[in-house]
Amino acid sequence: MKKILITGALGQIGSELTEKLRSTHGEDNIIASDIRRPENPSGIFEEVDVTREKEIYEIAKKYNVDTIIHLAALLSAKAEAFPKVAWEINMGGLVNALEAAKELNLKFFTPSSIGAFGPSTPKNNTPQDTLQRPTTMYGVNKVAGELLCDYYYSRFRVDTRGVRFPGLISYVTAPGGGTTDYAVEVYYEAVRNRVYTSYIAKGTHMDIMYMPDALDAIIQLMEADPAKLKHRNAFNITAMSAAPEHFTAAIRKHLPDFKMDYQVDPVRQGIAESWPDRINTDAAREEWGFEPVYDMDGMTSDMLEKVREKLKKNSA
Ligand code: NAD
Ligand code: AKB
Repeated sequence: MKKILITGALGQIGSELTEKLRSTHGEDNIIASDIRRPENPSGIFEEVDVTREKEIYEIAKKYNVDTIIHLAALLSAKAEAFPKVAWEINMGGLVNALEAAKELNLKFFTPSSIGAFGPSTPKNNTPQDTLQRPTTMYGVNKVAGELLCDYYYSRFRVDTRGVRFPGLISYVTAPGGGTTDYAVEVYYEAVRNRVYTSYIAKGTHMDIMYMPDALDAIIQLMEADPAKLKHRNAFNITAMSAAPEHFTAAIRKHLPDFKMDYQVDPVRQGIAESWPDRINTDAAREEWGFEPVYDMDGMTSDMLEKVREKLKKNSA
């Protein structure tokens, strides 16, 4: 992985991954792209709409990249609001990205999600290989995407790799319309107002992970010895399983007067309830050494500090 094209590079993951890879691989070796243009692009940026058949291919060819990291997508809550658009972006974009990788013989990474599981999947210690009958458009896209990546590997030998991310917590770029977004919003509201109204009900567990661990996981998997990979495209990974009250307890260690109240959104609550409580990560640990660093307390200390600095800077 020397020269990399990233799609959806302005999103929650892409904005941080682009900067991290630029610092390790060099500014000119990371080509950031998105459907919208940033206000002040730093480094190489190209406007690419992944649903347009040849755009990814043309930019990948122009810069002679050896890897595509495909992040452009619509997340679970937005996909539920706009299911047909979600199909076009999540599936149409993916097949265009895979075709570019096939034609140009590129390595390929794209994330799946805990959303690829459904209500009939075992909820606790969810195995790597298990029943996947999701009930959301996002989930349908993610299962189909996992299979499509497997197909491009087995049929065309495209070196496809991927993980099932849990909800990611970060402070650089706001999440783009997922079910787990509450777990980011809570830190901003804790710092601003000492109170957060959660749209997810108390007691609802979902897997989560702090962004630095997610970025390390992408790089580690892309650099893993292919001979050791029994799976390829949908490794279960997570750092912890958490419900809203776990954030309250962790935040109160720093802000004792913080309060969480609840106004449950039936759509996002329904999505959350259809997902596992806690997935099993043995395959990722065994096949490429996945090992997250941050737990709830470590993540919460860092998030509160970084959110405080960010809000101070924005108001200066
Ligand atoms: P995001 O919503 O923050 O960013 C997605 C980006 O894609 C946005 O910048 C958007 O402008 C861009 N985009 C949308 N339509 C496009 C199009 N037609 N062409 C080009 N770009 C387009 O998403 P994210 O959180 O960074 O997620 C990236 C990937 O990781 C997605 O596949 C998502 O399903 C997966 N994932 C994310 C999480 C998470 O918690 N963030 C968890 C599991 C899986
Ligand atoms: C979402 O909530 O949609 C994402 C995800 C877990 O895929 N954060």
